[in-house]
Amino acid sequence: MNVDKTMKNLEKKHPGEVEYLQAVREVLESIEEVYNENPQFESANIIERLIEPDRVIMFKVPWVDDEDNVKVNLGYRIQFNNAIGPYKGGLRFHPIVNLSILKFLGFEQIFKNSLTTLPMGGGKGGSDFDPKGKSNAEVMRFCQSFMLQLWKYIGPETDVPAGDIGVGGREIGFLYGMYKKLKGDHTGVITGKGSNWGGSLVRPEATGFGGIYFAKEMLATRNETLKGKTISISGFGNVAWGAALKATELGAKVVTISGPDGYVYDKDGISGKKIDYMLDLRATNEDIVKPYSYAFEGVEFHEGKSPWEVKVDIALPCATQNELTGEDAKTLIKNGVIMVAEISNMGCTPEAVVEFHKNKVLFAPGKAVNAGGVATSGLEMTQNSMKLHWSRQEVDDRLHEIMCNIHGQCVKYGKLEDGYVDYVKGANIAGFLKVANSMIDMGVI
Ligand code: 2IT
Repeated sequence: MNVDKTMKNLEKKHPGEVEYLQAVREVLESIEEVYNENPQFESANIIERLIEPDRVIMFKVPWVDDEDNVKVNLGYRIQFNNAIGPYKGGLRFHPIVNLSILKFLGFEQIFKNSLTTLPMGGGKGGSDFDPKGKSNAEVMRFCQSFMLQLWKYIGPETDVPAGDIGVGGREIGFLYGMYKKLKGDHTGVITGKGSNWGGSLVRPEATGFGGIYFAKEMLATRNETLKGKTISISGFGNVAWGAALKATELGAKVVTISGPDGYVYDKDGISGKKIDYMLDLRATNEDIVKPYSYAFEGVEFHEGKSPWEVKVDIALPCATQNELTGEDAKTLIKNGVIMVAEISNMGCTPEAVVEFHKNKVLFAPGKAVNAGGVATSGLEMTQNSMKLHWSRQEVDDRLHEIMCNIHGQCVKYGKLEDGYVDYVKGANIAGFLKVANSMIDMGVI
């Protein structure tokens, strides 16, 4: 395999799909050496078969708003690869959602799901629908119309969607309700369900919790712990909330959260009732963090700025893709950051990752760090198949074990000669080998 040649061909087929091309290039660069050392991959043409999705389902979603206007959004499901299990991955509802973003997320999901050790393939979906400012009834009508199209293509052994940005417990409820009505089955076809109707305990906070378990393992490679460390977090949704809660529990101090309107700096740390307040912020559906600065004393709000300008020991991107740039990385490094872990998907630009590697900052990519979310979705599927509901402790213990295992895989495949762990390389190689070998086992299909 020649990365530049492969990328040139892919760019020709999919011009302008920037995020997708970025995600593919990163994986190809990481695996190039292993791939070329094992001729069975090239003779099965694994790369060309892996970088294109199995199929892309696209549909229109008409719905009626509260003023009786008929609206139309686009809906998508990318079924990327099901070599090791049913397609699995979230649905993102956000106005900037497009094919490129969902293909990048679906592609990343293949390797992430492979790392979890659970039998799940890669998929992703969503819509350019913006839940911000919509009434409950509007969100319900949209979700019902979305599922009216999607239900034919999904199933507990086929494709199992879940939440992502803009899709939380409320949306999952509306989507699942419609699926159940159309199909007549009460199966585990979606994860992130309410715990009264088949959902797993710990799923809402699992991405953030898992991210912190992973971060703890990274620090341990340098005989460090979270105790006493200052942390900047971006975002303020489920992921940021779970991360802030667990990091605080383990003795760290979280000093920022952010939204599209800017970031808040809380020098006293975001803990206790302030973490509960994050849930209230989310519940307003307004997508802003400024109100936090009125609610608590001594808090600064920095309009239109990103939290990466604050001097901290650890930075945890928890919002969206490419939100931490090369310049942000330089600022963090100048301020003495020791670790950056993406709890979001592809939170850092390639330029930022180069800076962290060059300066030997501990850095790990989303597909390893945030795998706790989908791993706990996998545990929800297990419970649904067994018709059981595990205790919080049981789920949390399994999540913890899975995150330690993923960390171990990254170290195994990513440790460089000088002892520095390249977690990007480690995660990509470990995730790739399992999927590629499974594809070879099953022949050309
Ligand atoms: O990016 C992700 O891994 C998710 N949004 C969670 C996917 C899932 O199926 O739980």
